[in-house]
Amino acid sequence: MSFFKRLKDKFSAPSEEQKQQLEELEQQDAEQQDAEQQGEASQDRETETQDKPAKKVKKLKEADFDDDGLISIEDFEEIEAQQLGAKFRAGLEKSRENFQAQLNNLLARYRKVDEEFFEALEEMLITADVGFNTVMQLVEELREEAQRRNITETEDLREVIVEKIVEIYHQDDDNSEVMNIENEGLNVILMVGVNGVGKTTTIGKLAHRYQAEGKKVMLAAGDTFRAGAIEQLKVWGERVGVEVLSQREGSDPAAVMYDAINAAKSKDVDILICDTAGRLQNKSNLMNELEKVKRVIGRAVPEAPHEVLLCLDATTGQNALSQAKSFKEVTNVTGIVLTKLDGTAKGGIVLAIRNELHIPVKYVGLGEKLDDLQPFNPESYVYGLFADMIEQNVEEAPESNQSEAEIEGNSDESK
Ligand SMILES: Nc1nc2c(ncn2[C@@H]2O[C@H](COP(=O)(O)OP(=O)(O)O)[C@@H](O)[C@H]2O)c(=O)[nH]1
Ligand SMILES: [Mg+2]
Repeated sequence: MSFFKRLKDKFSAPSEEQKQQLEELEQQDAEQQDAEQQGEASQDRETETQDKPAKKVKKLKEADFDDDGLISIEDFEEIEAQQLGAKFRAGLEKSRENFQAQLNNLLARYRKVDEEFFEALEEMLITADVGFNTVMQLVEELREEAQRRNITETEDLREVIVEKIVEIYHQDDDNSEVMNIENEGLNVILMVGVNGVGKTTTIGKLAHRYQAEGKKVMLAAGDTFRAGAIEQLKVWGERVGVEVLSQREGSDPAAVMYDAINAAKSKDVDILICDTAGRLQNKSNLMNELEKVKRVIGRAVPEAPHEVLLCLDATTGQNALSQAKSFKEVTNVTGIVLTKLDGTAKGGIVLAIRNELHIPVKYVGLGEKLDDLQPFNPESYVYGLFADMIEQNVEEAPESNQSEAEIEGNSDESK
């Protein structure tokens, strides 16, 4: 199967039939839950609501095993992938318009595969923030591939280019996109990054995600420096429905963490997410502060922090890269959250970060809504970057099988 067809089959919007199946199942599930709730009315309300999402996923699986449900696990996973595809497609709209137009232009302008074409391709990718070294590597591999397969028309490289982007992301892969979260005991996530990159917003979205997975989440307001930062985190806490531990503005962040960890331990919290102040202007101050915070956390929970996530703003391009380098010097960053990908037409920054920093991108921010934080995955990313081109090319190819006339409408509805 061609690469484009595989991506299309995986991420393209669900058919009407599939959507109807899912709706029916959800309704069944809700009815069952209602019945159950009436039966156990005396149970503690608070824990009940927190457990719900986890139960729901389990029930979907049970329904399948009982053979009385309408949907199989495979179908469910398929629909999940399609929803993910729709998310990336929507979030990367600006980048996609840019990338597709540029690539189409290039392929129209240079019809023959030659050095001139490769140079123009290099230029285009560098302009899209892919990063110099990454571009050099990518285009070198394309040259070799073209030679090996004797490709002379640039049009025949269209699919190869997109495929290479995924490959270049996957190399030296060790599945590092996965979060280091244990099922037992307290997990601590430390969020770092300069002001305005989206730390607090990301904490709110992350809390929402984990809560939906059935985890008990607590937040620690460790940005005691910036005016209004504590209040902002509290607002997120209320929106999501999780407790926020805070002290007064100006207090020692390490003391906030210390209290928060004790509270989290005594309340059987699964995941404590800690906000911090991002004063990169004063590097030694920041370093001392982060060191102290980490020491306090590590003393209270030996393996903590389980993750130190660095937030970077995708719209700041190469500047984000240099921020990452600075933070790498002051603390051990375990993963990147690349925010505001929806706000840039230069979505190539993901590749630069991956390839030049060797820190995995764990999440991407695709908008300002609660569910706009998505785990990063190179395939859904390139689907988002080239979706229309992929759909179009697969439709034109003779092996296409099913009719997808409703694609346009579906991608909007499945939010
Ligand atoms: N469009 C978009 N805006 C975002 C995203 N993440 C954060 N923001 C916005 O970025 C601004 C700064 O976010 P904030 O969380 O306060 O940054 P902090 O200073 O690092 O804590 C806010 O207006 C957020 O709504 C994203 O993924 N997409
Ligand atoms: Mg903040």
